Amino acid sequence: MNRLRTISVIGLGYIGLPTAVVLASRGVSVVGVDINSDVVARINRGEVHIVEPDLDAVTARVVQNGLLRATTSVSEADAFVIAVPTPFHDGKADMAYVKSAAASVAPVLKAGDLVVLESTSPPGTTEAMVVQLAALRPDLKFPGRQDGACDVRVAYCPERVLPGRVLVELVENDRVIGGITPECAARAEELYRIFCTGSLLRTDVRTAEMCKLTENSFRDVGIAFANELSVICEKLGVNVWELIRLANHHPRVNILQPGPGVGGHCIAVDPWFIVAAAPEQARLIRTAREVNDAKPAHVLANIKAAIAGARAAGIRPTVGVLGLAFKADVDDFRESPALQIAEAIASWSNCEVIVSEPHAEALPGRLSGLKHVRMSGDVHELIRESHIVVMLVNHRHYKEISREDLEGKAIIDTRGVWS
Ligand code: SAJ
Repeated sequence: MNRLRTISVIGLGYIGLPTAVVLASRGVSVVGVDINSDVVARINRGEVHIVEPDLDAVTARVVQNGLLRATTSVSEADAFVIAVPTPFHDGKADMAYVKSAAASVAPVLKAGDLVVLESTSPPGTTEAMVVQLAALRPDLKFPGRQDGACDVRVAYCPERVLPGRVLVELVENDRVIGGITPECAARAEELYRIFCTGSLLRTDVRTAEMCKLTENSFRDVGIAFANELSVICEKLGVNVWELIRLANHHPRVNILQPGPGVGGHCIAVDPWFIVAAAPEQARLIRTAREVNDAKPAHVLANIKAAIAGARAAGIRPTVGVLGLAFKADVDDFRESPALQIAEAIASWSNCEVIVSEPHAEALPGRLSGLKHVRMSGDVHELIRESHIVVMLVNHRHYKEISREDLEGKAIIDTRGVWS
């Protein structure tokens, strides 16, 4: 029988809210905790503050039937799932939110409880959290003691869901569950069994922490290979898209796709956690980050050359920019190379800029309010009026643009849509 009758989810963001909602949809009583009172009020009205397919409908339902309630303060529960941000700046992971979440849980802990950390974290974080909790609650026994006694179980279980498919992947993906002790992993498995249909894979905490970082670093290294290849091919006059398509016919080759750079809050960030933890050893991982981070500058150099070409022909060109999001068909602009490129073009005074982004109502970031930059909701008008067309994000929306529409234009296609 499952002992987890009430589960508290600390942090109601991109991961915490869907997790709370899915748990509640399985009949568990869930209390969601967030420091942002606007977010809490919204959820209690049955509304959501993030865009994710179906999340709004399921949230409305579980709030209405009383299974999910949001609050700003932590109260007693049988299990606590911590899903707070771990930003990375100045070469270091900022663990302040994890520490303050643990501090807020400590006073309400009781024997038999389970604490699971889900936030992307450097190796050693969960063990440090146990030390913090033990110092705050000397009356309770925490795992890892020599005598094996334990009142509160602690585990690390990273999320691996893809934005845009969160509700599906939360349920269907396999999960890695790292316990401070094997008993801790077994208790955490009970929690994930409530809603996961994928395999639940038990391991120790450090391996689980590294696993999340490794998955995203692996993808980053793969994309860096494709991005480097695209720059090499440009120099050699080879069509990189054709090359990759052909090479991928080899049964053991699977090259990813080049792009304008790597964005989002995961792949562009997580490898740095490994570099920070082992700077001398993480040479390939660091270089991959540098290769991907250098790609927007390479794209900008190509745009600059196209503008110079137009100006040499006596034209003050209009540059049409397609897409600002960090990848196709999402409304997320975090660490977006497309936004970075658009902002750079907009800061030049030698061209006019028209921007299209189907997932934004107004120009985001530093683009808003600039004199020679405007937004267009009509991609055909954008193409018609542009001398130079820059494809940055292969949104579904742009499939309607044909090769013929682009006749006579200079094209900078960073996604290989028309190549
Ligand atoms: N990209 C390319 N070429 C490719 C694939 C991606 O340039 O062939 C770019 C995208 O345009 C985007 C960036 O990489 O800018 C990242 O996109 P993504 O779709 O690869 O990944 P995310 O950031 O949306 O989600 C990743 C996923 N991790 C892996 O696939 C290993 C997801 O499963 C994780 O849960 C998520 O990070 C996370 O939260 O860590």
